[in-house]
Amino acid sequence: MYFQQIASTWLLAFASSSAETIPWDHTAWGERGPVSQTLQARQATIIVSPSSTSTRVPDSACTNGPLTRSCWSNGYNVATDFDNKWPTTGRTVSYSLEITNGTCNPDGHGERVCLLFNNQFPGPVITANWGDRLSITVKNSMQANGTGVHWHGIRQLNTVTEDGVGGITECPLAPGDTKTYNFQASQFGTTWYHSHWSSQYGDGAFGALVINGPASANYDFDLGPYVLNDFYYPTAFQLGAIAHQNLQSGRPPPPADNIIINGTNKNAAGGGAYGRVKLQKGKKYRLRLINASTDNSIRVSLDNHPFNVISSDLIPIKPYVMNWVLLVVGQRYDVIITANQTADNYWFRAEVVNACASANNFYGRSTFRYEGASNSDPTTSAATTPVGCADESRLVPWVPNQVSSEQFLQQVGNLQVNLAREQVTTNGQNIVVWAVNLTAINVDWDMPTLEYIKQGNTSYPRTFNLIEFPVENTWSYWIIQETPGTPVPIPHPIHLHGHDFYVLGAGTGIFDINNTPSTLKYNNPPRRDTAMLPGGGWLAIAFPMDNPGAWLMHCHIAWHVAEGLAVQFLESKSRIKLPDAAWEQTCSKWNIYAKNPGWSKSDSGLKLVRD
Ligand SMILES: *[C@@H]1O[C@H](CO)[C@@H](O)[C@H](O)[C@H]1NC(C)=O
Ligand SMILES: *[C@@H]1O[C@H](CO)[C@@H](O)[C@H](O)[C@H]1NC(C)=O
Ligand SMILES: *[C@@H]1O[C@H](CO)[C@@H](O)[C@H](O)[C@H]1NC(C)=O
Ligand SMILES: *[C@@H]1O[C@H](CO)[C@@H](O)[C@H](O)[C@H]1NC(C)=O
Ligand SMILES: *[C@@H]1O[C@H](CO)[C@@H](O)[C@H](O)[C@H]1NC(C)=O
Ligand SMILES: *[C@@H]1O[C@H](CO)[C@@H](O)[C@H](O)[C@H]1NC(C)=O
Ligand SMILES: *[C@@H]1O[C@H](CO)[C@@H](O)[C@H](O)[C@H]1NC(C)=O
Ligand SMILES: [Cu+2]
Repeated sequence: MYFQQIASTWLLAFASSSAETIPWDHTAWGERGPVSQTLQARQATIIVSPSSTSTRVPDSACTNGPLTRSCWSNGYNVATDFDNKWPTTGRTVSYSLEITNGTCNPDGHGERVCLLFNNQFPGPVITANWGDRLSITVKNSMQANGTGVHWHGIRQLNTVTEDGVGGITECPLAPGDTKTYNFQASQFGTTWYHSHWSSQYGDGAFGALVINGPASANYDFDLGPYVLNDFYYPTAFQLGAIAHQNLQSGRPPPPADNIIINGTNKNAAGGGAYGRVKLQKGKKYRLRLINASTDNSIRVSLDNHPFNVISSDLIPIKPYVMNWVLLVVGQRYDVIITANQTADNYWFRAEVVNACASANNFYGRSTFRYEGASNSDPTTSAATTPVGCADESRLVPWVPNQVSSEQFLQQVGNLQVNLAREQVTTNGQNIVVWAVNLTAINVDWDMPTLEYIKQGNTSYPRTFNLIEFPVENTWSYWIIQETPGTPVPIPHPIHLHGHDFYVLGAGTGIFDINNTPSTLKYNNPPRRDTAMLPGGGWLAIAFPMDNPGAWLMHCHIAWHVAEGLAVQFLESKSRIKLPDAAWEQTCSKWNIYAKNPGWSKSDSGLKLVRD
């Protein structure tokens, strides 16, 4: 079996010599862009002071409308601390998603095999209101794969069984099986759902999830989600195998072939079609940007129309203006554009960010057309493009929160990210993997973590990369550190399930435990569910341990999580809501199917196949 943990003595020996023993072609990665540009500290330094012009009236009753977007209903508004309080509407919004093995051709390059929800690329938009329950029935109609759907960024407070991670929170759905996911939307804003099973989302199994709620700035119309994703002509399973081969010889994964914007774009040879968004002069529009990439970080802009950024992931922020917004995989920004230019056509641009070690053979374009403008492509030019791969640094949450610094030094944990070698027991070969603290995660689809909890079995395999929190209701702090001297100092977008986290800081080089803690930002730091670990550097995060469950934290680059870059946090074990009979049914059906599936699991199980 792959990912077999080898003797720790060997690992220790390896740890000290990894830089020498792992082949790495720096030139090849360098071609993807000046990685050194990413070596810049990006700790937020803004001190929050309440804005005298804001419409913020905590929890007063007011109605949401074009001029009162901060309001919601019944005393809930944008200033509500949604960690502690959210509406319960009593309404359940139901959807059915059927995942099939079909074809797609979003850019006119040609039909290819795609794994699609309801035969759409991207999948259907799921919409609910803040406080609604969602009831989403997923049917696996593929012949030859399991599946499971993750609702990215949804807190899943006390509902860990609905998180959709095969091998951790559920058994995968066997072909023919269905599962109804049921959870409450305790937050509001823009997010997405995707298959979390192997590399399926790279083949199209993703879609937008919009939770209507208040906002930190006013607008007239909601244009809805705008999903951006990198696109490859081979399938994700084929690419995963190539990415794995490349990793063995120290080369980067293959570049993407295109960037698709809300399901469409032209291709490098000219076929396909640009998407079109219509604008009315004088109106303000909300646009919900979602990065559903497999590997590419994307920077987006609309010519002549600066973005007023109002939220990052599911967190409303103090609005600020930017010409370009960088979206790393999994991130979302909601922006408002003001249609106050000459009635004309304008390019929307989505550029791959080489500084994030991303590469693509083409670029994303769509057009925004004012009412009355001609029926032709735009001739507008772009605002100056920024450099680097740092996350947006001006993210000030609307609801200010303080992270306690008192326990930092006692509680902080260190997670080292690096390549490692592991032994494949089937043939005794050593392979290169992405590891956290020298172990690449490898989940067990037949025996998910929650089954261990239910059985009271604490003999978790080492390769579960399971970290149990001994205490509850206190802060958890983590330094995610790229191992000094790593042969691959590239940025990784780190995503946590079951929580938002606070980004206390990030920087280059080694986190200095003697001096850096006092420089971290504890007063209303940026808060989100996906943040960039700088290449060769560190990322310091904190979150309150207030949600019982087993929560995955992983790199959102599909190839990297498939190669093992993940851990799971086991939190408040005694209070986890245990799996019920329906959950066990999924496992029974899976275990029958898995006896003779016609393939063998060859990756971490979280994203991608490894041959
Ligand atoms: C999709 O169909 C192709 C062609 O029939 C088949 O080879 C492949 O295994 C199928 N994939 C899944 C996930 O069912
Ligand atoms: C899933 O389906 C793809 C083809 O669509 C196949 O290559 C792969 O082996 C299947 N199984 C797993 C575990 O990935
Ligand atoms: C993107 O596509 C979805 C689904 O068709 C649609 O609801 C949404 O309005 C589109 N976004 C924009 C900005 O046009
Ligand atoms: C999405 O994230 C990936 C990986 O971080 C990045 O390369 C890409 O540029 C992002 N896309 C957008 C549209 O921001
Ligand atoms: C258009 O709106 C933007 C954003 O509100 C503003 O910064 C800019 O000054 C306006 N331009 C004109 C020509 O009114
Ligand atoms: C990970 O490894 C680092 C460095 O050896 C160590 O300090 C840390 O405690 C380990 N973290 C966990 C959660 O085991
Ligand atoms: C606990 O799990 C381990 C690892 O899967 C297994 O070997 C062991 O038999 C289990 N123990 C019990 C009591 O079921
Ligand atoms: Cu990564």
